[in-house]
Amino acid sequence: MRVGLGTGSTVAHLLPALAERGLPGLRCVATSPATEQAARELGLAVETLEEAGGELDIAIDGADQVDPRGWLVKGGGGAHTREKIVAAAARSFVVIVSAEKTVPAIAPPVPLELLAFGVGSTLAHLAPARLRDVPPSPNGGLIADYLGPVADPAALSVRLQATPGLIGHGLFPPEMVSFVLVGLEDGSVQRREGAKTPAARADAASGRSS
Ligand code: DER
Repeated sequence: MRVGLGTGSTVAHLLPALAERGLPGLRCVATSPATEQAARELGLAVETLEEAGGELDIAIDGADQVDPRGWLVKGGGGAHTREKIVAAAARSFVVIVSAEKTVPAIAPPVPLELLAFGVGSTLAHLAPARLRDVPPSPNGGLIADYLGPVADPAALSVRLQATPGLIGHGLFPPEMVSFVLVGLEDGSVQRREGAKTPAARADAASGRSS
């Protein structure tokens, strides 16, 4: 299988669990240099998305927020641009969170990645938004956060995506998510279904809406 590996503290638990299984033929695509290094140190085979043929069987990642409809916020660690590309390339995208990541409604901050060129102008269009005091991403982009209201994640997503200078944002729609596994405090796991089903993927590929 070709497996996309997310980034963050949740994925840091996933990697040794995956490596311990010693699965033959496992090919991994990492969403950050940190994940790539950790995966290689555990003996997992890591290749680029191109080397994997541009398509993955599954991708697994954490999230910062999950709302009841299945919208996610990701990018607390600034890796959301690559994470979204990998999630979109995967037939199945699985999200693992602990219970405190489940929220009644998505709230700011929403992570952003911005082109350095003209960043002041881009931030003014995205206001209220502010740069994070962190190094540029491995893509060369600047990490920032949108701090305004998020009443309608779909509408905000369209607005952010349409802003010149924006490389990527951390809102992930339910259509990108196959299911979310929520680790509860009593040790049990709740499964929440997403909207990325094989039928929905086939419809999206053929231009039909389901
Ligand atoms: O920064 C990111 O995009 C991470 O994947 C984030 O969404 C989850 O990180 P965590 O597992 O450290 O909470």
